[in-house]
Amino acid sequence: MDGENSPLFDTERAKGRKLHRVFATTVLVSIVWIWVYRATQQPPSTAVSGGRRWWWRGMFMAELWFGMYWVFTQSVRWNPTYRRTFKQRLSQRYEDQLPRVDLFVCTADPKVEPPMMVVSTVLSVMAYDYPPKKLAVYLSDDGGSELTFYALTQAAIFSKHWLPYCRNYKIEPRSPLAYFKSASRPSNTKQDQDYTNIKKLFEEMKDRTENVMNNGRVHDELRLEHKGFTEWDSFTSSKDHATIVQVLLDQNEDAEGHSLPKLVYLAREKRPDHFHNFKAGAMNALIRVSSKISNGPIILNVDCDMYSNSSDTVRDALCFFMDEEKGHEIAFVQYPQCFENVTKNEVYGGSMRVIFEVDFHGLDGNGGSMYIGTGCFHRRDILFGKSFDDESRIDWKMENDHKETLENMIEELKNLASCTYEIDTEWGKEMGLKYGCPVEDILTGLSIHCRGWKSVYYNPNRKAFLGVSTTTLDQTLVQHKRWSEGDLLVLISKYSPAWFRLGKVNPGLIMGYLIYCLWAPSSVPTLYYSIVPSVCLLKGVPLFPAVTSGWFLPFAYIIVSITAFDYLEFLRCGGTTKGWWNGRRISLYKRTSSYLFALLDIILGSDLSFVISSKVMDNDVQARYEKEMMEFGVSSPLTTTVATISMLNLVCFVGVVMKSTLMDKVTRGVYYETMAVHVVLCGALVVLNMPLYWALFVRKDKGKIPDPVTVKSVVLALFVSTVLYFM
Ligand SMILES: *[C@@H]1O[C@H](CO)[C@@H](O)[C@H](O)[C@H]1NC(C)=O
Ligand SMILES: CC(=O)N[C@H]1CO[C@H](CO)[C@@H](O)[C@@H]1O
Repeated sequence: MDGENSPLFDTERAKGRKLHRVFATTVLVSIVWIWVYRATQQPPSTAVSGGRRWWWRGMFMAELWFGMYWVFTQSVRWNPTYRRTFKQRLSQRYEDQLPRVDLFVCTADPKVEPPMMVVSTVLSVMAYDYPPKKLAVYLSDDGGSELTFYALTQAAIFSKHWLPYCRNYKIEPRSPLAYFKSASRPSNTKQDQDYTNIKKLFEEMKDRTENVMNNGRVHDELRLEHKGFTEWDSFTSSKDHATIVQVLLDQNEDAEGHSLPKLVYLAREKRPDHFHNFKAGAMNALIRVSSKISNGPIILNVDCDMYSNSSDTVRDALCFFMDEEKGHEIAFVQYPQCFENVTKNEVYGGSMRVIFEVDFHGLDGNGGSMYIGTGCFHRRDILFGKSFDDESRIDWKMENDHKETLENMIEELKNLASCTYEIDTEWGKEMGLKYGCPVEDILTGLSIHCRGWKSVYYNPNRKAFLGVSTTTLDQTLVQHKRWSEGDLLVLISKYSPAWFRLGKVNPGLIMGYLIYCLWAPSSVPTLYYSIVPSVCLLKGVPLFPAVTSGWFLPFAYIIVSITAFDYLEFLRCGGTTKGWWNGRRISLYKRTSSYLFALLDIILGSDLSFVISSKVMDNDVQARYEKEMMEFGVSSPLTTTVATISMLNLVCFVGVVMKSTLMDKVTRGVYYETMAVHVVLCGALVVLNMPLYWALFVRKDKGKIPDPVTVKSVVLALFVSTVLYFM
């Protein structure tokens, strides 16, 4: 098996696909059955008159939508694949010819992304198990902050001790922040001594950096330590400054005389009259600058909060690119985005378990994972806009013939990262990452798929990258608003999966993209389904068949089977029962607020708003997060919408319970028999919303729903339900 030609990676299809297909067929039959019911049955007599007919049609539309959407979600469950790599073979065949790899870390603001976290991520990727001469690490600082630069100079010094320590003791993870948080003292005495020393160095670096952070500036005597600080002499603000490029490590050696990777700091030029295109702009500047310095044919990009949790990652990725048979088709290798600070029952659905354990494996089976902007290895030439029909194989031995010293290149490098460089070029359009979309990553990945390339999703057991997830409801909703808005923009972009290259890209992959692109519009049917049936329950207008009717069957089957499937799938992905329940809640909130506002933003043409989610929390918030209490805290339109809808359901539910106590036994029996599905729906919503009612009326801490939101939502809910009731 280990011959010359044995592959460097292996692809397995999931087991039990046939069984799943049978199940999916039964669900599909029920969905069609429901459509037939809506299309052929008259609305019940009490509901016939006037505008009420529309309620029935609305239900039909919503069910058409849900049914179609469900079909799309099956595309990723049809053909999931799992990948395995053979690093041993890679090393046997190519150890001396391994390609150079450029590692990009992006940060944007030292306030929300603390420099200590940033440089720990930088150190973790510097310490990959890979020939250091062939690694170059770039930090793009869109905040242009001297604080971040200071931290990086300190990290450069620390790396001279840290890399030997990692190498000698093969420690994991190699982010010092994560390592010292989790590691127990080594038992071996030699290592113990080294551990003590390195820990001391780390603590000193941390103290120096935190001092500088607390002062808010780098003091004059510290500025003398590195000539790079003179760059800040002409610095006005983070939005108005010249390019800063500093090569911190070039051909340096560590404390034991081994080579160190290159380390480069870049803050591209920013001017108020030039739009900077957020992270896509930063990435494109990095691509150009790095092409002059190291020009590695493989590029990794990670967000500054995602440290490497496995030093094998580069070699794993190369197993895909360098595979003799299939490697030349692969444009990028995406790793899942995993989070270390998600609590056990993930109140905000933070782990996105099902997406990364199910959806992405399914996308991979259909031609390739999406590119999600972090934890992804790209082939450089493909980012430059190459199509698969062009010469797709690359020569891994190709060497960089830049013999100029970096010092002489600084002016040229600065020009590459200037505001005006991209004017009248294809950058942001056909070259590099695409501009004009809040999810530039998805759009870029899609355009690569449209050019005929495949991609790979690699999800090893020991996670390759660990990041920080959102920790309040508002952050979560805002983040999803941005994603869903961006995804919808992708749908209406030139590269839309709905029309571009139709017939050329695998239809399964197109459906996979649609799952995400249709997030925003799914808000409308969800909203409809979570309001109208509840109000009709109160009115006694049945929109669903009675329990005694044959039409009741498909509804019952769908409710039971989809819920059970969803639950079991979640458990299979490693979740808990409570985590699943929390996930249902947060998904309802996202759909009825984030997605809705994203949709409105696009229809009304409001601006792309880009909010970096904060990575720092105050202690109170942190404590509540660890207790898994939902954090409402801020009043925003998003929270108000969520609270209003849940109040409306409470009003309807309580209303109907009161109404039914006034009925005699027989009437009550008939009422519940005809309204059974309504009761289940509304009841489920009420139970799901329990923590929210608690936050509205009972909680006293700062994370409760703020009073103005409580008042607004109660008034709104009463108003809306009254209006609908008398319609
Ligand atoms: C991260 O790496 C450590 C050390 O190798 C490992 O024990 C841990 O399971 C990894 N974390 C995840 C989430 O895979
Ligand atoms: C950076 C951060 O917020 N980390 C926190 C993640 O959550 C755990 C608890 O689950 C905290 O201990 C970390 O401090």
